[in-house]
Amino acid sequence: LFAAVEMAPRDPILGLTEAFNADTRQNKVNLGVGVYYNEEGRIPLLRAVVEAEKARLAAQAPRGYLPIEGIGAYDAAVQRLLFGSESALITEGRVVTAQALGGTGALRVGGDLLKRLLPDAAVAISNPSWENHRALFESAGFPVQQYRYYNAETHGIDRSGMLEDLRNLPPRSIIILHACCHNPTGVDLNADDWQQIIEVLKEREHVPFVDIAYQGFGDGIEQDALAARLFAQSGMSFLVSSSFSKSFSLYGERVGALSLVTQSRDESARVLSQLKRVIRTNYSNPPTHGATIVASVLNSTELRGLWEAELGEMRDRIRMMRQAMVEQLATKGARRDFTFVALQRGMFSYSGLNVEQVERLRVDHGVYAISTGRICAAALNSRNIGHVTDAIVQVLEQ
Ligand code: PLP
Ligand code: TYF
Repeated sequence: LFAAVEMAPRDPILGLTEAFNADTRQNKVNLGVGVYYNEEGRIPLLRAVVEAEKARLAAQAPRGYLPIEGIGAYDAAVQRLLFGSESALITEGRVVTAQALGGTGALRVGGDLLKRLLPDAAVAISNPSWENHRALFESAGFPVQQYRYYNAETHGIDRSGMLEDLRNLPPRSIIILHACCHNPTGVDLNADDWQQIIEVLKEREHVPFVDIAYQGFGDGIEQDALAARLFAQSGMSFLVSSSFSKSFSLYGERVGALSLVTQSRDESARVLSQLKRVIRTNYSNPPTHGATIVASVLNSTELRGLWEAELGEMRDRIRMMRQAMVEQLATKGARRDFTFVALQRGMFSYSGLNVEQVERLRVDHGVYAISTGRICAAALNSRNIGHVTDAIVQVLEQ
């Protein structure tokens, strides 16, 4: 049975962490994986989470099976976070939400549902995109194409290329869009871009699938929901995958959600029944802990305030690190202008370093980045940033 099984390639991002862990150098820095580390270089446990966990432990709640679509209070809180507490979509019963195993689980369940609804559709992801987008939708049985997105020369968006590619895709294609804090580039669309994209998507009857994994890391919780809100106004049917891995620093608890926006309450009921079928045959029903914690925080005025403050601290610290990186690289005489790094949003930065330079960073300096030049600015702190900027200056001189 297993004799002829070949080695599968490693996940390029998670594989890098394995190599980092095996590195014995004291001053090594992992700028590879997209995880937020605090100033002490540790993954924080948020105070809001600790408080909610204490209350949960004290309640000694039984651990029965959850409904297939997860915790109702959690699903409702996710909808308010995406569409606003006053959203007409919600009161009209046009949003169906199911708790999912992280943002990844939401994308996969969404992909499986879409395969039943649109078996012959193509999926389009941004060029570049999170590696797993392609893999997930190919696994769900779709051909995956790319639409132009990033312009390496301007460190900005290829606006006309993007719109042209979206226009040229076969009608009713599934378009994966990063709501904010684009992974891997850190370059986001503005309100005007979104409106133009929505026009093209409507015209071509494409199906938007909005991936929001970094809500609160860009400009703020409400501001980062802009894309979801604009799609809500558009009158289209669409999907949203939410992840709370980063915004609650609950990576290992696998807390996410899939939301589907329909045209009516009646449509919602039918769509939910099909979504439940997909979930049932995947993992039956979701786990209790993470979503209970997130729901308690979002549904308590006090804990929500605490969470917003802590998320704000993470956002501000990343901005400070971006700024410090730009300043240090300039002061140290880097042979390149890095001011664009401070303009990017969220955890990631497309540094513009090439494969060889990334290799030199790792081999000569113990600084780990993705071969595409992506670095995680959220892994910088005041102790390691000097070493990182020294290393970048040096590899640029080789
Ligand atoms: N979508 C994007 C764009 C991501 O960067 C990530 C990162 O992990 C995810 C989805 C998946 O999140 P999760 O860890 O919650 O599965
Ligand atoms: O892009 C990242 O680094 C994060 C973490 O298969 C991640 O999104 C990376 C790869 C992967 C799952 C999560």
